[in-house]
Amino acid sequence: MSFDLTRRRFLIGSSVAATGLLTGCDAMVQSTTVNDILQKAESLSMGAQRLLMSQQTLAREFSEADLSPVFKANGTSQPDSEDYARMTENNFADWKLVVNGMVKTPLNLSLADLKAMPSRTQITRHDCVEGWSAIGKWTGVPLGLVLEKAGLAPGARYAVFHCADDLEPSLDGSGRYYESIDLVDAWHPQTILAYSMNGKDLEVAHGAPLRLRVERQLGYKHAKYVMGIELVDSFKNLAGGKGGFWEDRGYEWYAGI
Ligand SMILES: Nc1nc2c(c(=O)[nH]1)N[C@H]1C(S)=C(S)[C@@H](COP(=O)(O)O)O[C@H]1N2
Ligand SMILES: [Mo]
Repeated sequence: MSFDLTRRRFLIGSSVAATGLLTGCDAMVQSTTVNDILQKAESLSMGAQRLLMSQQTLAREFSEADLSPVFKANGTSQPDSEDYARMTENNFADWKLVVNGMVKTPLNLSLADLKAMPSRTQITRHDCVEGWSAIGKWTGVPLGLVLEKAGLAPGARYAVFHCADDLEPSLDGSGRYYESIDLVDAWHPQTILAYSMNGKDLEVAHGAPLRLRVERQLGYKHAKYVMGIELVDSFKNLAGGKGGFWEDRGYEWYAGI
């Protein structure tokens, strides 16, 4: 099920209507009132989000005994750039996660910075549209904590993940892998920036040094080789404008399982 922000606004609007606040108004007054209330709701969006968040369902979690003996690597398994090669050579000591766009404070976080933040470990099933699944154990920092550190600017609606790999090499950069999720999924408790898989540092094949886990969606949403997180209000200035590498090639943006 999709909880995009449009729906969230609708939910806020309809719950206000259900309290009877809007009864008896003529259409004009009513729409002004609704706009007014929605505007106020927007400024309360963090609180509203948390409220909804507490109602969000968790993806199923498994036990150590369920771990898949083999976890396939899919898509890029080795980014083909000199910059990336240099970073792997010294174990990503110079790598920095950039958080920018519609934020109050842009961030530059090292792997050590991320590992010093509270972490979450989860054993979940990864489902790829190509028809395979695997159960893995992931540890990382909840994305919401990183976004709280940066602080969202008013109007921010999506977190975009910019990756190190060109899955479809192109001169204009449009073949670079990227993905995006809305803020409801961004604050979902199982949405983490994972630096560890099955108890070890994340391997290159699985997205080192950092990959997204967004457990209620299909595999292609789980961006590997995350270099930057950009907060935006729309996808129009990104590559094909559909919010992700595979979305630009026809896949659904909301890939709920
Ligand atoms: N940067 C990047 N992220 C990516 C991909 C990719 O090619 N590049 N492939 C996606 C797809 S389709 C899947 S199924 C998963 C695969 O993750 P895995 O290699 O750890 O199995 O990563 C997703 N994230
Ligand atoms: Mo996939």
